[in-house]
Amino acid sequence: MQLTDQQTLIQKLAKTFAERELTKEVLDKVEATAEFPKEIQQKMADVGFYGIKTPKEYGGAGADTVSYALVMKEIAYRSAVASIYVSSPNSLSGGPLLKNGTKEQKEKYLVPIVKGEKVLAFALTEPGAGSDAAGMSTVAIEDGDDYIITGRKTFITMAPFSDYAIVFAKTDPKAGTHGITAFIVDMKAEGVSTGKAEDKMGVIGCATSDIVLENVRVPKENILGKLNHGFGIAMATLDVGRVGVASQAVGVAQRALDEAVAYAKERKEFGTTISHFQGISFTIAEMAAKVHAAEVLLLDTCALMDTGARCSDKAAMTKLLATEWCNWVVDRAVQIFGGYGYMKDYIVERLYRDARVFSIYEGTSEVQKIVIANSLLRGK
Ligand code: COS
Repeated sequence: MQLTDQQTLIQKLAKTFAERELTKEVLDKVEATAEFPKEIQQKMADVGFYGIKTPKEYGGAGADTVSYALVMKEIAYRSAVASIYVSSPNSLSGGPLLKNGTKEQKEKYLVPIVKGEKVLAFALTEPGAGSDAAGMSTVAIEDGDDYIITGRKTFITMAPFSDYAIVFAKTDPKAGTHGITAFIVDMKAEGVSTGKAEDKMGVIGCATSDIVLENVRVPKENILGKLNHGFGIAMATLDVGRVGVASQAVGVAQRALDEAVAYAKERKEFGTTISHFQGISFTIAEMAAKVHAAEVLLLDTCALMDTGARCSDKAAMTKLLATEWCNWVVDRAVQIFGGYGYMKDYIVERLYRDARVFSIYEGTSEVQKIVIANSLLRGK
């Protein structure tokens, strides 16, 4: 796909930024401390990465989904965890606000998250309802001008340091997907607490925890979109979220490929560089084909999204293939590095761990297949 001048410029900006800021020294410290530097978060916001698709009137860059994917890819190429900080304000938290928020809600919540002043989490998953998102048990009961929310959300990215969360709760438990509402909850409200930060395999440096809601009083003005329309909001949000994850996957896979190529040309075994062995060169050829195909698919889906068309099936296809291929590519990169690939001194070790969540979060590969099959076979 031919990029526009603006898309090319934004990609270049992201690449230069990532090379300059996301150095080995910084990233090693992130891994060791599980803390991501606040100053880099702020720089990412200041340069415009937190509001790539957000219109200028709300402090964003007013660019498109293709540009968003390119920034995500370039940041993830250096650091998957850094790209999570970029994705959240653009997709899971900023996306639903932009699409469904009132003007007041956008001014109050969207503008500060784009500026990097506030953090908003997206709280859908529960301990007993992951893939079956509509099977949630969190409830919101009407009480005068408020709703009272009780429940527990789990694996919520950024929850421990969020200022607000979009919480999905049942407002009409008998109505299934038509009885779920999205609420903007202040994380400092009485009755809100977070669990301990999870000890994760990868993407270390962006804390994930439970959010516990015990009789939390939320004013009706904090409903996002319409009452009982929350499920559609969650699903539409995830469409964009899923191309964001696919972008991370393309970035990480490209890095693994580049590392493998460089290593294969330099590492000697049996009297020659290992790039001369077909077992290695054919693997690298297949890695390259998958990375290229994933990127083409990603950009095509983003361009389709930019036309305003609903493309849940295409987003699901993109996430399914880009993330599964990424996992295969990083696995092969570790194999090419041999024993060194298993050691933390080599970046492919981190790429391998970081990539593993891509085919799980924002909908597992199996969920993507449900979405694709529903579209093809059930007209959904
Ligand atoms: N955009 C807008 N509306 C959507 C939508 C979308 N992308 N996807 C579904 N909807 C609407 C449907 O149109 C339907 O409305 P109607 O009944 O009025 O037609 C309603 O939502 C229910 O859709 P569906 O019947 O497909 O719901 P299901 O319960 O069958 O959904 C899956 C099943 C598995 C697709 C869904 O629960 C899902 O995506 N689960 C995974 C959740 C996830 O990704 N979690 C990750 C953690 S969050 S970071």
